[in-house]
Amino acid sequence: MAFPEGFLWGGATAANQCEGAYLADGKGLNTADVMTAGDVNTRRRITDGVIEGENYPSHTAIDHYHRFREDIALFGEMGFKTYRLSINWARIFPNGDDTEPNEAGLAHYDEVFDCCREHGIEPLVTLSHYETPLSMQKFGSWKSRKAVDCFVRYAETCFRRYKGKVRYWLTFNEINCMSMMPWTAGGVPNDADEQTRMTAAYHQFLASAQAVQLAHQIDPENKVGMMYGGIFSYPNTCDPRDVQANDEFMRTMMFYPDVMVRGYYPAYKLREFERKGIVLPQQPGDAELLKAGAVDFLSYSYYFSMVVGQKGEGMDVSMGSPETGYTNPYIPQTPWGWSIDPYGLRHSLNLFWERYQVPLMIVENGLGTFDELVEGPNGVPTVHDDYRIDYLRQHIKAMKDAIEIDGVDLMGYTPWGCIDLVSAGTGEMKKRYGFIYVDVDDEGRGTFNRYRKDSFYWYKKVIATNGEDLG
Ligand code: BGP
Repeated sequence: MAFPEGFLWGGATAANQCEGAYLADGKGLNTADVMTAGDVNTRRRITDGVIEGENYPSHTAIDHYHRFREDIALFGEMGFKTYRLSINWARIFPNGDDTEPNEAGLAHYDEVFDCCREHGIEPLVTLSHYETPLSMQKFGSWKSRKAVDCFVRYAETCFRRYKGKVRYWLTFNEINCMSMMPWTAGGVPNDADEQTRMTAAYHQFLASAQAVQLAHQIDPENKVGMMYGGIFSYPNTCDPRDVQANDEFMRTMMFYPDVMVRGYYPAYKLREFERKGIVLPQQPGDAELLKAGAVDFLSYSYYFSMVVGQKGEGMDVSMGSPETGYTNPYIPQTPWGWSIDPYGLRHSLNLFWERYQVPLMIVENGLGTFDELVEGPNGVPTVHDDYRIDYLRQHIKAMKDAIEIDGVDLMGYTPWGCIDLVSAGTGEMKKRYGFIYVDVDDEGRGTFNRYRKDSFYWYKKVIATNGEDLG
């Protein structure tokens, strides 16, 4: 059997993309709550506060906040071993820097985690998934070291409150997004210069390291991972100039896991900072902290692979898909321009395993595309999503090869948007990933009813056979 006993099959969501109820029970605004809807041709805008008449998808999303029992029951029906979800920071500390947490927010997640356990599901919790309390703008959010204290207080509150209920934690979702989409990654303006981004990333590293230490102190059972946003690229050709350009590009991303897994900045990054005159706001004790706060495992998202070469255009993700000036002619793309490359998943697993030798977990993967709701057996609506099954089958096969043939240590797999939710990149609902269809459109209209897609039954079988039957 390729997949080890106890392999964590499941699915993943993020609070700002599924909960809705954006002001319920004392929640404060967060950075996602001021992002308008866009589409594949229209960038999401960040407004100055909430403006009436604008469409903010996070405000209602799929109303998971009120329907989590139904949703988690469906996950249980599929046989999930784990459910990756995020705590909405602004539900716990509405302003980020409050001295006391919001009890109603804490109580909500008690119910969510209890519900998971009732269904035999182990929660895997992201502390900050693409949202930061908006009120932290008053001190510059992650540009300021104050954000470290705010996050650490929040993390400690969660570790203490949910001790015994949650054992698997991730600190920041796709932390390397600070280099590409700093607003999304941490409430830093998207036009911030590199010094500012690197300062903010440094603060997040410190915050994560403190959180790792606290998690271990509070409950030695806790395992804390980092979460890397799956950017992996091939050189455009074997021309050494293309290879060098690709190496340089990958280093702009790989230093994030380098710091979080090894506990120190790699030499290539320090040299680059020197050349560019970038100075990290280091204080005595920071280096020791980073070292002592190295993560227990490395998790990441994997959707696509990219191509980079000597044109050196860098990467633009502002339209919700990565643009490097190159495309890979050997592989297909989704309607949103995301390449489909199952081998790239095996390649990335080997890259990380060889580099770090820590357990790995794929915490996002999947096909975001259009679905058509049709009448199914007994008149119950369904979606015939064989294209999604095909995508997932190929990617699970790639993980299987990485385990069986290459000997990679893989802990689990939580495909993205296990229930349809709002797209982070475009703010659309019609870019769907789920095993469960949610009847809501891009304007937030619909019945909010949930329907099982064909992939629901397929994934249930995959889990039941521990990945043996992918047919
Ligand atoms: C990752 C994010 C998720 C998720 C996913 C799919 O980068 O961590 O939050 O949304 O990408 O992207 P999108 O929603 O743009 O299709």
